[in-house]
Amino acid sequence: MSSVSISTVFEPARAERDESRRPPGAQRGHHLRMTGRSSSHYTRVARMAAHHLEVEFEFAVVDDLLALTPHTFAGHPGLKIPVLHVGDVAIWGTEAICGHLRRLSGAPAQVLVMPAQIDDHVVSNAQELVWQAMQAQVQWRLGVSIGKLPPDHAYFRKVQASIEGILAWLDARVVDLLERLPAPREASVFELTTFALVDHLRFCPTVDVRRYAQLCQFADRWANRPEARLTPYAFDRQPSPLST
Ligand SMILES: N[C@@H](CCC(=O)N[C@@H](CS)C(=O)NCC(=O)O)C(=O)O
Repeated sequence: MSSVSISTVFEPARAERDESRRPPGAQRGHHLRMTGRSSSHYTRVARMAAHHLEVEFEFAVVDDLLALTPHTFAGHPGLKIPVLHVGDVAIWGTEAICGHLRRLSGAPAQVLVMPAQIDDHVVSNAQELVWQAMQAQVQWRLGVSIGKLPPDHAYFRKVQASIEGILAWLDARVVDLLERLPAPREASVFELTTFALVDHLRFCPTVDVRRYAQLCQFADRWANRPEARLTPYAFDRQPSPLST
């Protein structure tokens, strides 16, 4: 039995297409399917990237995050989302998916700056911390919210301390970090992931993100962008305790 619902919400490219951004025919002939959940911050990064890059895709929802078969996760052997299918080819990992989408879109590098383009160790450190906090949020959600393990266990106290430490570090530097990113640019994976992390902490409050004023201001600004407005966090179908 498949737990991937091909409810196939078709997510068209943004209406205000700027044809100068990509060569005519980019993406032509490729059928794209993104498998994930609307409540998943990694999935949101990939969906925002696709919308920003004006790449059309079909969105397939995974129903059971605790399933133990790759089949449930669109063939991902590590049982993770998101997965991007380009025809029969599967791409795993949010960063790789963003890079693949950018190549498919034909957009130049400054439309979506990838971590590999960053030549600044402070920004690279910041990106590493954002990925780490996103994974810590998954650990907490799977362990405490879903697995009902005790939040005061030493393991989860460390997970929480790690998220708080990262948020404090980022909060003290986010203004500087944005200036250090390559310019001009339209967007970057660093900004997409930082926004998705902060907004996810509002949606599923593992820690009180309101304590981090600079990060909240950054997230408030990003929340107005079309790719953010098109991908709000939500629990797909019936609210499920299995959502992260
Ligand atoms: N390194 C992966 C991590 C993806 C990830 O952890 N996704 C979460 C959903 S937000 C997930 O699949 N959780 C289920 C699990 O960890 O078992 C990526 O970059 O895509």
